[in-house]
Amino acid sequence: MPMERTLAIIKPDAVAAGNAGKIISMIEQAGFRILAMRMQKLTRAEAEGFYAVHRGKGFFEELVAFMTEGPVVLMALEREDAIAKWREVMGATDPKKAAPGTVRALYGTDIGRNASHGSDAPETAAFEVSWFFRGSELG
Ligand code: FUP
Repeated sequence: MPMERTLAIIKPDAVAAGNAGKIISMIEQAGFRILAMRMQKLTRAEAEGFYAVHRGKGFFEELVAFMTEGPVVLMALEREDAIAKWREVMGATDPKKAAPGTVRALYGTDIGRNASHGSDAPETAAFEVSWFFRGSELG
């Protein structure tokens, strides 16, 4: 398996509930190297651009409102098979369908407020990491 990078976001619900540390711990336990990490409140433009692929969908406005309601933790992660592995640690998009013990099962509420984000393919991972981090920040 080649080394791979992915973007992880601890979403505003999980940060506000005080679960960021536990999620970062799960990431470290799962063998990821945290290349870069930053906590910030996303601007509307940052959230809209990040989720541009979902523009026009029924849930887009709600998604942008949620992602800008409070600070998030942004992380660039690296390990073998990082994209699939982080999605496995997160669990299914809908916390009600997420496997027990996953981030979304433990800390998510519903499909909109689901505690975390992870890139879904190499192309989106490259876009998403570069949306939030400069190359010089990635070591
Ligand atoms: P994921 O790749 O698991 O983050 O899921 P998607 O890219 O399909 O969706 C991105 C985000 O849009 C989800 F995390 C939550 C939100 N969403 C909804 O609110 N309703 C939906 O029906 C689908 C997605």
